[in-house]
Amino acid sequence: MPMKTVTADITELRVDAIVNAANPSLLGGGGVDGAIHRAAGPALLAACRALPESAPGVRCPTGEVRITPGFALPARYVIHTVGPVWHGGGHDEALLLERCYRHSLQRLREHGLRTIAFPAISCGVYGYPPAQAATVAIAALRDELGDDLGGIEVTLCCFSDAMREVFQHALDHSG
Ligand code: AR6
Repeated sequence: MPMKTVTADITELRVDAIVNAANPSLLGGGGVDGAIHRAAGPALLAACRALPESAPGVRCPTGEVRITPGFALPARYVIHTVGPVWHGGGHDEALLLERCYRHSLQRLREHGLRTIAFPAISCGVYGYPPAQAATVAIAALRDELGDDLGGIEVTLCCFSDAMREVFQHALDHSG
């Protein structure tokens, strides 16, 4: 099984890439985004600021990804993605969340990397119901991994045991 859940601080994981649940500016924020910027150091903010804007204040539209080095993190790279804000489920939230997971794995492969850790994208400030987010996340990852022979290992990094139980339950009841 190339997927597992853990309860951990994602900034402490020694993997090829950690995923950041960012906002479109990529200039930092609260939650996991704030923790990643604090742990990576100011070079991460400078690298994000250097990424081109596709619209004023937008360096990464919802559902897309951008990659930077990890700087002072144990992880080699940070894949920044922007999850959807939950507006009740009728505003393409599931489709956009699915894209975050798929595009992150695609970017991992493009860079020849193998190990990746995801936080519970959109499950904090952005208000996505965790059980629904977990189902979307795992279906997207399973489908994108397919019969992966590249040895990709996915860690679903939850910040509480309660969140981990939600993701583990979804993992146990998928596929
Ligand atoms: N390690 C792992 N998970 C964490 C950590 C950590 N160090 N810290 C928090 N979490 P959130 P979102 C969990 O709000 O909902 C930011 O301000 C947290 O408990 O970080 O996608 C951005 O700039 C929750 O389960 O991300 C955006 O503006 C999960 O990470 C906005 O928040 C995601 O919570 C993005 O909101």
